[in-house]
Amino acid sequence: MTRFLWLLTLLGLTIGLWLLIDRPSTPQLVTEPPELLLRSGGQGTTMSNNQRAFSLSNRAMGLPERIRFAAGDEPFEHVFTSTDGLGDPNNGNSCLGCHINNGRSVPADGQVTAPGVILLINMGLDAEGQQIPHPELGLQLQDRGQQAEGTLTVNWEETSGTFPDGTPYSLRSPLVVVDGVDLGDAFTSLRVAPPVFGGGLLESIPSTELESGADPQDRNQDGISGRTAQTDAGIGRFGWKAQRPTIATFTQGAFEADFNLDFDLAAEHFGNDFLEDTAFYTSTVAVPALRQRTDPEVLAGAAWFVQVGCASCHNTTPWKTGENPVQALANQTIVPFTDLLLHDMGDKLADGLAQGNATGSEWRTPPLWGIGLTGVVGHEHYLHDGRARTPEEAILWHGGEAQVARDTYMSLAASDRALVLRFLAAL
Ligand code: HEC
Ligand code: HEC
Ligand SMILES: [Ca+2]
Ligand SMILES: [Ca+2]
Repeated sequence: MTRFLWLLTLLGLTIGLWLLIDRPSTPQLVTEPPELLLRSGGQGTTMSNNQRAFSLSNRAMGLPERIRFAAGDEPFEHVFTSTDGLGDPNNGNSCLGCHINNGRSVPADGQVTAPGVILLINMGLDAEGQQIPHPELGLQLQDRGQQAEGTLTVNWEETSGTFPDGTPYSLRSPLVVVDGVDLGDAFTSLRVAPPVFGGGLLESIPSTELESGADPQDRNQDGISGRTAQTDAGIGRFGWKAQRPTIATFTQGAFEADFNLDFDLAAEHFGNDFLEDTAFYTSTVAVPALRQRTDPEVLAGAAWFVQVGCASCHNTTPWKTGENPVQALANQTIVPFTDLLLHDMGDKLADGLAQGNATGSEWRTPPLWGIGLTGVVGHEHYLHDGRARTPEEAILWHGGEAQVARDTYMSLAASDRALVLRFLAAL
């Protein structure tokens, strides 16, 4: 009997020990932090960390360039009316009205009243890979003005889940309703405005550098198969699907599509160079510097960021910009935390709308520089349609090529997940 009790005790101890050792194992940090440059936006980086952090001129520019910057800032901030060229229908009457403090736009909740989101539309691609416009609506729903093409309503659906350690989370995804027009078989994509700074630097990364980072066939077999976006005028870098090659073409496109602008009327008001000046402005807004980059928690978070696989797309290695007529943009060492490549992000983020060679489930890796100031500058809404209310929600939406990184992040101990978020907050 005693022997039996002894055996029982031994068994109990063994099981106890086994349970102790074999608790669901969380990954351990084994990676060194990457070097974190203070001036991630090159010499012209700004130390501003307040509401104006995305609104200052590249600090390395001289006086003539700052004057031109100020000239371009004017149309960017101006509230257009029909007298200075605003068309009808449109999506808004001011660049700044969507790009709040040069940051993001507020996604709609319910019926759209304030400008902020844009609904892109197409009927698929033709044989040459060009988008086929909707017969009545073109490539974008202009939902504002007397002649609005339709009304846009965005409802949000909540879903919940738990981390492997049992921590609950909740995510929301948009349900878009367009009234007053028949969309037929059209593909649609809801987009919020991304921040407007640092663009001229991204534009100055040599195309060959971007090509050499691409791995469309995933030859190194790390599960990441980023590819360059192709446009008629070179590699695409801007927009959520990298659908445009330059900030200037995006700026022109915004005047055309968002304002439906009469360029002659606008030129009468602002002078003939207003388009070039605005493009100069949108290209030369300074990038904010990193904060607390020597804080041990930030460094540990950066190391986790690399170890988890985030840096496979959101590169932590510096780029060197090439030539640029604006000296402050040329030959700069920058860390935008993006490869500027298209990645398949899985079904949940897919919009089904192809643009250029980007498929309905591909998105450009967005730069993460300045992301920690998002709330300081305006409001927190992340991802292409603003569905994520926190950076962590953005991570949880990652799928496709980023599924492994997302799952690994989720398997971290809660305190280590907090370090990753701490790092993002310092960018
Ligand atoms: C109605 C809201 C709205 C208005 C008004 C607006 N934008 Fe945008 N902007 C957006 C959205 C949405 C995107 C992303 C579009 C996409 O990816 O398809 C964007 C993207 C951009 C980008 C590309 C940024 C990047 O890094 O990818 C630039 C530059 C830009 N806008 C400049 C302007 C300028 C200049 C004006 C004024 C002429 C303007 N925008 C007016 C909503 C707006
Ligand atoms: C396979 C490439 C890839 C990997 C790996 C990856 N991301 Fe992303 N990330 C993207 C793309 C593409 C988007 C934009 C998706 C969208 O808007 O639908 C994005 C968006 C984000 C955003 C929101 C950015 C914004 O401007 O709204 C954050 C924050 C982010 N990623 C952080 C991370 C973190 C942290 C990790 C590691 C856990 C990670 N990402 C791993 C490609 C990647
Ligand atoms: Ca239209
Ligand atoms: Ca690869």
